[in-house]
Amino acid sequence: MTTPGTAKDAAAASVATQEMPPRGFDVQKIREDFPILKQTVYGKPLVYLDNAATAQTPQTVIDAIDRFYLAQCANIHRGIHLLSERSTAEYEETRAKAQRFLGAAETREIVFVRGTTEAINLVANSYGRKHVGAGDEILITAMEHHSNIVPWQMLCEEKGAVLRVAPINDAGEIVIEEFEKLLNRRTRLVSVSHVSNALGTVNPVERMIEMAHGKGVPVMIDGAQAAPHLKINVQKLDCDFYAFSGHKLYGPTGIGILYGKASLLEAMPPYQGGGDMIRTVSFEKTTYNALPYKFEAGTPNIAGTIGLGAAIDYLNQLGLEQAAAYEHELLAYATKKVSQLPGVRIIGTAREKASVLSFVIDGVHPHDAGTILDQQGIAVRAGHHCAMPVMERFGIPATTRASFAFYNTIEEVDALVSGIEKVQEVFS
Ligand code: 7TS
Repeated sequence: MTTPGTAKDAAAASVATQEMPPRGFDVQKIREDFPILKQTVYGKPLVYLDNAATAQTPQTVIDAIDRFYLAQCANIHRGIHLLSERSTAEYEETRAKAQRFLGAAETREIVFVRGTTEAINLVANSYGRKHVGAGDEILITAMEHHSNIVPWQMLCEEKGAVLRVAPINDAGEIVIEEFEKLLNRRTRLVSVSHVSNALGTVNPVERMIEMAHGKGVPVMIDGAQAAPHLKINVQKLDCDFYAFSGHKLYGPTGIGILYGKASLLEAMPPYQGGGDMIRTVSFEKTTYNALPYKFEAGTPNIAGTIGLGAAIDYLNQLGLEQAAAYEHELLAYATKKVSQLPGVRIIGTAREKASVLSFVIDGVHPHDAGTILDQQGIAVRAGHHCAMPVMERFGIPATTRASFAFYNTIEEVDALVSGIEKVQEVFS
């Protein structure tokens, strides 16, 4: 285990030396695609560094949603009229786009949900209730978002099962040997975040999946913070479930994806009952629809789904890997600059990180820091980031968190650094 002091040194040491954006990545041109970024707040240019909470949407996504309501609004899978046919086609096209985006084998492995939270609740309620019994165990990690803790706690409470938690070190990395030790014949499922929202840690999920599978345990990956920043291939990872949210992927709110291996989804009972998820209904017996419709009861978020399709198109055009390389430069630059500020401590200094810079300022509550930054036009998140156990692990009530996207700039990082200095001035 590292001590907090050496963790800070590690952060500074892990900073890349190159500070310029990768060649060919024209961030000013990219910013033109995001109209919201042009505004001023409190008379200052908006510096949006709260992308881990919700990322901004490009004009093409806004246009796709607009087009739906202007010219095509109709329900899916049931109409025989033209608008419904068009809606259905675009809705299903998004499923195919999501399949390719995640590298899934089949479109029926892609289930539309409200977001990551609903995806995890679906697996807990359907797979979990079927397979977890008294004395069984679910294994998570100490860096999970509440939405990857509470559904499992609820399941454990109902079934008399036990929630096990793999520890993290002072850098915010999983202690992999402890994780492996916690896998045993009672473990029914592992559920871990690919990237931590509070610390930015990128977990070695491929290795964790291999370890779990070695013990015959299926693995769910919470990809809410990973899908916008890393190239995902669920077949290569060999994960059993993978979830992400549209609104963190530059798409609309209220839509997300649950990927599940077809063999597992096939054997799972429905999550919610209603229209579209059935094949036949009588008062004596109902038979269920095929995958993935079995899990899509009721009229879904059609406009949001179509918007998500446009967001995936946008990322494909931009090149997610190129964007990720640029974000990496931004994070490295920000890490270097912020760790040089006296009285500022970075929380989360893992060797592998994505997008997130959480920190605490001596003598300043993170909420106060967030408020003073806001007055300077800098939007960050302050609080426990829906990861209260992470705060407890580090013995702090909260952090201030800057989280980056490919449309952020080096100048915006400089604005953040000056903003923190201003916070310190106010409290000195
Ligand atoms: N898992 C992780 C790792 C997350 O970061 C979040 C949201 C969720 C699950 C839940 O996603 P939702 O779209 O269903 O709400 N994280 C954050 C955050 O860091 N700040 O606001 C929301």
